[in-house]
Amino acid sequence: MFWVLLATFLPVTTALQWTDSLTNNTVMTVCSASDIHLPWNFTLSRDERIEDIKWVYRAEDGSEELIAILAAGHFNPLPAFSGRVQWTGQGGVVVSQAGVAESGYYTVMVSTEDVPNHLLMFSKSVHVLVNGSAANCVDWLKLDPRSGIRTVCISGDPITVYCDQTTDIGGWIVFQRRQDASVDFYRNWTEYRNGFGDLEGNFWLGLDALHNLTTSRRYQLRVDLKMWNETQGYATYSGFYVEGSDNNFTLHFDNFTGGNAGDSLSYHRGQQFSTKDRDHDPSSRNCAQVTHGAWWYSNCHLSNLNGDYKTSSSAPNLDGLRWYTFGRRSSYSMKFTEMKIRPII
Ligand SMILES: [Ca+2]
Repeated sequence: MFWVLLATFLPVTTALQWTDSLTNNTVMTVCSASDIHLPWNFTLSRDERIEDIKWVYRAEDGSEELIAILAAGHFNPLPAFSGRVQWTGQGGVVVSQAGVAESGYYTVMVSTEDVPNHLLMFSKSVHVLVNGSAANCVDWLKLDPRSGIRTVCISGDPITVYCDQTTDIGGWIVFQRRQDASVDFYRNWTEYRNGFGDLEGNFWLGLDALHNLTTSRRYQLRVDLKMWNETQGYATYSGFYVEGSDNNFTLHFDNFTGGNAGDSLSYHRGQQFSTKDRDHDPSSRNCAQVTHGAWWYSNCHLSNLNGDYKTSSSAPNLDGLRWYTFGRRSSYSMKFTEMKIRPII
């Protein structure tokens, strides 16, 4: 840990400034066999020059090894990562084909000289988690039982999701949440395809991600609802998946499998997804525009959970967060909604 001591004893000057977005608190998750991109960048002060740059890897068990060094302008990857470390300029490196055992802390240490024989040392670390097996929130439940934001890997591609690890023993990937009016859900096709919002708050994960997840294996769907008097309800469906963009994310599931909120989705089974700018519903109207939402509309809906968030239960134009079989009346708008999926074991 000599570099820490050095940095402690040297005076702080207007010297190297980091310009990348990584911080010592950054936790980066990558899928195994993909690349770890560490784009460390900096600017130097006018009189400063680089003495050398070292890159160090510290495993989760605390063991450390030097993985590369830049000295006299030459980049030298060391045998530890068998030639898989490439320099991308300044402090940046890419570790290709990351293995599960390469989770740990990656540190860059830049040594500079401003006046002769006066060395300054700057370092930054990132915690990298190489995900080899978690393809859903049931896999994550075995690794970390807490709810929160996680990355799952589908065919080597990471998808950042929110795992609900408490509802009905957990294991749920949440793909929609409404809890207040702070995020506008009256959005266009591209936004519903890519997703929007904040995974800790109100969000829609995205139809492409939902398609990739639900066609990677068999999933069940759960819809959680809360009324304004705090009454909670839910509905579950087996064999849930959505088709790809070529078929406008057509909704499929096998059956309604229970829940006190009742079945307000079977009416929509087999329908394509529609947004205000892409009317795929069989109605002569544009249901997304008429009811201010985005859904697998038929003519038009018994459920409309992407409608307008109301500040009370009342939505006489059917443009609220409607789930007809739980709302007691057609115009009832929910206080809270979540839609989530879990693999069928
Ligand atoms: Ca229509």
